Formats: sequence, C-alpha cells, structure tokens
Amino acid sequence: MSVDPNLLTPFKKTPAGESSLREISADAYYVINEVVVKRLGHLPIYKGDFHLLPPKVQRFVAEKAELMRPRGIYICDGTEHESEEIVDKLVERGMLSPLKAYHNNYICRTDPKDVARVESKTWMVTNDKYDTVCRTAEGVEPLMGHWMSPNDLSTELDSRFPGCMAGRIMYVIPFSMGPVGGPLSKIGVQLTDSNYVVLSMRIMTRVTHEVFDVLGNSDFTRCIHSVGLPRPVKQRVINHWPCNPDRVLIAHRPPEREIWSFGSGYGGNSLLGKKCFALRIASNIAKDEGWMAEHMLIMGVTRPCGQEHFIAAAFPSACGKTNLAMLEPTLPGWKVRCVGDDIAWMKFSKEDGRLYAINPEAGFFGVAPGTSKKTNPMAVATFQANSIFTNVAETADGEYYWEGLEDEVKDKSYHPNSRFAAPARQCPIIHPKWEDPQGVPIDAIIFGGRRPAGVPLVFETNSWLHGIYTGACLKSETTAAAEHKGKSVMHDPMAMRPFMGYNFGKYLQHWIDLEQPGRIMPKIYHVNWFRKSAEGKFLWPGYGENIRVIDWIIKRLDGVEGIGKETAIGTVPTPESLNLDGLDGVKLDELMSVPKEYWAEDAVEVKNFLTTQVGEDLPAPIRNEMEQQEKRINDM
Ligand code: GTP
Ligand code: SPV
Ligand code: MN
Repeated sequence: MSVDPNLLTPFKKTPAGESSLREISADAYYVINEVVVKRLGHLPIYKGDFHLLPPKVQRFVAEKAELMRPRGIYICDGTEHESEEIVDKLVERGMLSPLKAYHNNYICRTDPKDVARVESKTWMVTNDKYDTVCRTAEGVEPLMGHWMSPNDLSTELDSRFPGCMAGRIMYVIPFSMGPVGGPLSKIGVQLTDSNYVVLSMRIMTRVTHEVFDVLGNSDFTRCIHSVGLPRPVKQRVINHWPCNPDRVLIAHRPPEREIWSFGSGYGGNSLLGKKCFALRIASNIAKDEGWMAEHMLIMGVTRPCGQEHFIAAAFPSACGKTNLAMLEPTLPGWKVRCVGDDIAWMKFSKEDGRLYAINPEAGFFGVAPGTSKKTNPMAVATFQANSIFTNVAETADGEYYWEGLEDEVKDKSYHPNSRFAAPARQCPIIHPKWEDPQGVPIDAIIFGGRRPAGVPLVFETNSWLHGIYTGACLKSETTAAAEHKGKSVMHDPMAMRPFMGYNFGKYLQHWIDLEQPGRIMPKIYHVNWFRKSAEGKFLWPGYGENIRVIDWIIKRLDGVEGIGKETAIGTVPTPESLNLDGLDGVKLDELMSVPKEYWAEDAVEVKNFLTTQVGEDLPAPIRNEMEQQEKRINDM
C-alpha cells in the first residue's frame, strides 16, 4: 500500500493548490496512524490524551490540525475545572468580565461587526444544486436554501483555512445533541480556536468524553470553526473579540455530515451544534431516517385537572419561543414546564404511533431585550448563575441591562440581538422529562409569527395537510436575529427559512409522507400574539396570558363541541369559548377577525410565492390545499 508522502509531514505548509477538502484515506490512515500521532507529538497537546480518542476522531483532528496549523491542541473534557481554567484566562485577557451581582455570570462584548447570524454567507454544498434549492421560476433568486458547488467550496476553503489557527490553540469539543447515547441523540466533534465558543458549547450542548464510549460504529458530525484571524494579527481586534467579518463563510456538506465556519464567533454562526448541526445537517439525516428536525420549542402544559399535554411550536427567530416555552400561566391551577426553547427532534414511535420529541440542546441562547421578571420570570431565574451574556449592557452595580428589563437606565448600550446563554437545568420549571432519551409525546404543533395585520390570535388547521400548507405560508416581521434591515413582513416557511437543510419542496413532501396509517398525527394550529390595532397597539396582552389560547387548543384536542367557528383559513374560537376571566379591554372581534380583503390579497401573494419559489418542487397535495383555500377565501 502506498502512503501519501504529505501525510508523513503533516505540519509542513499545505502545498499551494491543494484542497482543504483533501482527506487522509482510511487505509493510508491506519498504516500511518502511528506516524501521524508521532507528528502530533511535536505539537503540544495542552490537555487530553490523543491516543484515547477513537481512531476516526484522531484522524479528523490530525487532518484538520495539519490544515489549520494551531500552536497546540486542547482536548476538552467538559469538567467544571476546565471551565474555570478557561474563564480565568478570558477574564485576565479582558474578553469576559464577571457580572458581580450574580454567581459565575459573565459579560462579553463582540466586535460590532459580529452580532448576528449572517444568512447571506451561509451555504449548503451539494453536487446537485436542486438537492439544496427548489426549481424557482426563471430569474428568481431562491429564498430558501443557499447553494454552493463542491468546487466553489474547495476554492473558498482553500483561501481561508490553511494556517488559519496559527498561533492559537485548537480546542477539540466532543459533544452530544440530546442525552448521551439516547436513541434520538447524535454526536458531534467541534474544532475551534475560540474559547468563548468552548464555554458556550459547554452550556448549549453536552460536552463529555462519554460520547466516545457510545460512538461505536455510528458516525459523528464534523464541525470545523475558526475565528479566521491567525497570529500575528494584522488588523485591530475590537473588544478583545477576534473575528474576520469580511471573510465570513458558514458552509455545510450534508452527505459528509460536515460543517465549516470561518470568521465569526457569534451564536448560530459559531456554536455549530445549534443551527448548523441540529437543524441544517440534522434535517438531512431526519429526511433519510424518517424523523423531523425543526425550529420548535417543546412545552408540557398541565391543566387544573392534572392532565398534561405536550406541545411543539415553530416561530421564526426572536418571535417568542423562549417566552412561550417558559410561560407563567395567569389562569389559576395551570402549570407549564419547559422541555426546550428552540429546536425539536421528533420521531413517530413504532409502539404507540405517537410523535415523540427531544430537545437536542442543553441550554438556552435567548434574546435578552424584552426579557424581564414581568415577561419571562423563569428565564430570569435561569440566568442568575453560570451564564454568559453577550452584547448586553452593564450597570454600575455589576448587573446586566437591556431594554424592557425594569426601569429605564439611560445611556446604556446593548444590541437588539444581545443574548444570554444559560444552562437549561437551572430553569425552575424545566420538565422532569426534559432529558428523557425517549422524548415526550406531542399532541399539537403550533406555527406563528409577527403578523401586525389580518391574522387572528389563533386558528386550528383542517388536517395534517392543511397544517403543512399553513406552515409553508408562515410569514413574520423581520427581527434583529439576522442581518436584515428594517421591519417588513417576510416569508419564513415552517420558521425554517434560514435553517433549511435541503430542497424545500422535498421537505414539504417529507412532512406529507410522515402521515401513515397507525400514526397519531398531532393537530396543527396557527397563533399570532402580535396583531395590532389601527393605533399601532398590540391587541393581545401576550406572555402569561397566552395560556388562554393554549386552553382553547387543549379543549379542541379534547373534542369539546361548540367552541369553534369555521372560516376560510381554519377554525377560530367562538367569542365565548376563549377564557377571558380577569382580562379587561380585549377587542375580541378585532383580534379574531378574518378580513376578506386581506386574505384575498394574501392568497394571491402566497400563490405567487409558492409558484415562483418552490415551482415544480411544490408537492401536488400542497398545491391542492392552496387552491382549496383560495376558493374558500373567494367564497367568503
Ligand atoms: P430565537 O432564539 O431567535 O429562535 O427566538 P425565540 O423565538 O426564542 O424568541 P424569544 O422568545 O426570545 O422572543 C423574543 C421577543 O419576543 C422579545 O422581544 C419578547 O418581548 C417578544 N415576545 C415574546 N412573547 C411575546 C408575546 O406574547 N407578546 C408580545 N407582544 N411579544 C412577545
Ligand atoms: C435564532 O436566530 O433563531 C437563534 C439564535 O436561535 S442563533 O443561535 O444565533 O441562530
Ligand atoms: Mn432560534
């Protein structure tokens, strides 16, 4: 067997023109394993024992170290001691500073150019373009999915990754999405040169060597992240936050289960277990394996009678998932417990036919502005300790601050997408089953968005298919979670537009195919907490009062009669059926109305959207739902 001579000199400069995608062939690897390990021996291993990693992980680490040429390797073990060590170092350097009013809380400011997800620089890489995007109409730029060819990716990677970790430590983070070893869980290994990412991944995922014990023959998702600023640094580093905003690239190779992220240290761009793995890559795995990876919260709701229901809800970014997941009911006797606030992995059980959901994450990366003891007391309780606050403001007393927190504090600077990262286990109402590897059975799925006009507080869809159609039509006002400027109502199908891992038409078909004999399909609803009056005021108080909507939904699940009024878009509550006890001044008529002019216009717009954006990939049953709904609207 011949051995590539390059493999024997892993830390030699990568020859020009050689692709970053080059992999050491498995055969060659095992022959030269000892050599690679010896070579790595020249590279300081600051922590961990390389020999104890499973061979396929060794190979991944060796290959990428060869490419990125860090000054040393640090294999994370997920212990408290490790976290203290890294925190101390970052505090010393000024990247983190303690928020003295709390226990083990830290604040961090990013470079102002690195504050949100960068959708325009996020790509899916597949041989066939139409595995990623739909066959849109002539000249129409696809809104869902952003395709790059493997060749172009090679070029982009080669101009960024060789030597990109020079002078920095490469951290190896072994992590599990979902309880370690669970039947719905998946394993990843992230390489990064950002210790902020290490600390955040510890909160957001389960970082532990135990994943190596359960890895066995299964595969892991390869996550490669660099802030893209090798040393010596040639540009000014702002706020001790190294990044390379002009060169940002976040690329996914679904068939290879691989993610490349360069230039950003922020949230969804850099914590690769979250959107990149748990949504974009996982939705591909889910399609192949017959399950679902969705941008959904999971909540358990217990009624005064003691009966509990589990609900999953998909809202676009910064539209209230964290709030709903931790809702504090204003109706007496009700109890809500949180299973997850952002992502759900769900699979139908062969035993009882129900849809079971797990939260693949271990923490909350929540929007800070608007979060207060009034709006979300449980989130506030969760982040009193062991949390990291990014781009919030700090008061003179060492407390965090943002708009909508308590009283106005002047002259404080925070970003509208400032966020907290807090361990889920610290949430006072975390569900006792939140780490049940089997998941919790979902009775209802809710879609929703910020719809200032036309869309009623709640409606029930007519069937699984009509529910899918309604989800496909999801729209919302843009928020600060991504780089969009200004407020406009945008399509965000299934709340997955920025996170679609493959052709949206095929994704809809996958949802359709999930309905099978013997399965108990959850009912699908649509909610809108954000409808406004002519004066621009919210018509619904929202937050804890949203339990009143959940109450109606659960009554519908129970089959209570006489509480629904059919409309062209679905079933809305009859005026008396929504429990408004103790709530004054709600203009129910305005809140629930389904205005014909609005929906007629919407039907035209939606048809245009689905025809031009999904085109011939639009599954016939969904086209049929669209036509039926348009007919119903015209008959109103
Ligand atoms: P990502 O983490 O970006 O996926 O978002 P999310 O859906 O978890 O968003 P989050 O729950 O953090 O919502 C953030 C914003 O929605 C805050 O500004 C809240 O004040 C606002 N919000 C949440 N629930 C309600 C509600 O019922 N009514 C109104 N008017 N605003 C709400
Ligand atoms: C979102 O934008 O939907 C988030 C935050 O949950 S991020 O992880 O940055 O994508
Ligand atoms: Mn999200």
